[in-house]
Amino acid sequence: MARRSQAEQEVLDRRFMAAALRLSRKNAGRTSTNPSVGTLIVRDDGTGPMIVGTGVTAVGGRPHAETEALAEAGELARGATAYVTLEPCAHHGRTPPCASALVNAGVARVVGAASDPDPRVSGNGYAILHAAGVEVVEKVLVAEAAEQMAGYLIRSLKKRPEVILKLALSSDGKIGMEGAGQVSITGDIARREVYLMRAEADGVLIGIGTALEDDPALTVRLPGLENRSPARIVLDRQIRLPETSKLVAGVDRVPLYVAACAEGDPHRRAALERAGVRFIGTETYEGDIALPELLEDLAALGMASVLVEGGAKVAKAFLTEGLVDRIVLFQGQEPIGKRGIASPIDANHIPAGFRKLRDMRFGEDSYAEWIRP
Ligand code: AOF
Ligand code: ZN
Repeated sequence: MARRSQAEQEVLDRRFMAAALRLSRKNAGRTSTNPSVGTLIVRDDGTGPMIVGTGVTAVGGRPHAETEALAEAGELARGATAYVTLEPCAHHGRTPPCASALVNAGVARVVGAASDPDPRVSGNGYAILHAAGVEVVEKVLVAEAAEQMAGYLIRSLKKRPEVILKLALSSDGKIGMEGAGQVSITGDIARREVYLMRAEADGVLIGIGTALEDDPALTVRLPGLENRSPARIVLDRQIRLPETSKLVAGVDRVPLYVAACAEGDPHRRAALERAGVRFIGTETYEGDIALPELLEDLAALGMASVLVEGGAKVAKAFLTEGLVDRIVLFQGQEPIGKRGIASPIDANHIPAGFRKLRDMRFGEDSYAEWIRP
């Protein structure tokens, strides 16, 4: 292998880890309850580094990324470096642990990003590698990996999904207009970005106010990604959702959960259940749905990330309870005016503890994203 200074090697390691992280996004949202992990097998025979194997956690969560990358590399894995976005697993599932598979394939060096909080792994994966004499470098681009795998990490550690609050604001900071139905705030390009966000989430959640006002379908409408719509969840204390809504109409293709309180009308509930709607029994406090318990239930259903799409009251409730992990704001060019519904937050009033991750533009619209460590 070519001799490199430590600084050169670190630059190279970061570059390949960045590539492994990009690769891992391929199956994001389709591996639940497993995270979508990326693996690159890279060898250097003196002429420069060469990728000889690539793998992403398969749709459904198995096989793991390492299995696929090692299969592609074959004998070329011997003496190579493996870049893994998550600590390789140490437990026996349907296949032997990935850490052992890396050892058996003769991998000489493993570069990892995030550690795996799964109690069956949690340090054991790296320990297997160390014990076999494999060189291990941990925490390369760990912040980027944690951001990308936030859903998996939060669900593992907090037993609830990652909550992503998404709001679309007009130029004067409004998110809609009372009684006006769905108001167009952002353009087509931003709308497509929202579809992509839905495709990568396990659930998309709204309040009954928005469901009645907008009659949204909350699906992914992008060519090739039509079957990537996540489960829809409506907070509907009193069970007011009509059977004629677009949400109910799509129930055969995409699950719809209604979170209602015990005192909701049993006849309405029975009618919706007949239509295929699933109910999540929720606790209440002071008449409102208890959000922490609801999130626990969603995590138990396997959801690692939930996109909260409105309206103002729901957004405020999640923010007030400190249950938001990520904030995404789109802002359009046109004002809505005095009759508009004010957004609970705007780019200049982000709650303490969040740090800005990125600023972008989608067509005419601006976009900004913040996360909480
Ligand atoms: C890896 N590579 O690509 C992924 C890992 O049910 P199982 O057997 O698939 O195990 C699930 C656990 O595997 C999950 O909680 C996490 O610890 C790990 N995910 N590990 O080595 C991968 N996706
Ligand atoms: Zn594994």
